[in-house]
Amino acid sequence: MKVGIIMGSDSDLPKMRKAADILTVFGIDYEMVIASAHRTPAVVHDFVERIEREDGVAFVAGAGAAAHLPGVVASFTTLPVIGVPLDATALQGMDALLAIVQMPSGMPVATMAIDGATNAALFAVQICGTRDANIREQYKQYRVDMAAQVISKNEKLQAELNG
Ligand code: RP5
Repeated sequence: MKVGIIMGSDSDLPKMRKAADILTVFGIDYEMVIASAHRTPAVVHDFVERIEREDGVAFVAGAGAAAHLPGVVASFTTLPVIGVPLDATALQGMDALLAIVQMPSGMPVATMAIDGATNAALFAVQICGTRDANIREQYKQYRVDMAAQVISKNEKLQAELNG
């Protein structure tokens, strides 16, 4: 079971590394590549086909500007594609968000928030969890830990406010 992480440029890497970090936490195998829908379409095609052959379960695709990459990935596979619009231009990610979210009927891309690589990876974790009960349990625990952190932060705040 493997997740393919793809991004349009090395300038996307600092944000997209967060997706890899999450998959590492959950022990999920991934491959991460830079390949552009516009500059290297053949490389995108080959990557998508290979990941699909090698038991791929989902793709996380991040791009900024005229962000066609997630949609192009979707055109080469029937695996779920999770798109991450990136803030890379003067339009601050709105260009990428609209490009990724407005896919034509029949060709869905699950679109995350601008710069939402963490949630993209967690969505991939959830997809992996449909195949693997251990991953499901790990993700449940992740939620429990997150809730405990919020409660602890509130306790600190209340202690500060109430002396
Ligand atoms: C997109 O154009 C990339 O995904 C990147 O976010 C943006 C700018 O790319 P560079 O000009 O920095 O390579 O294709």
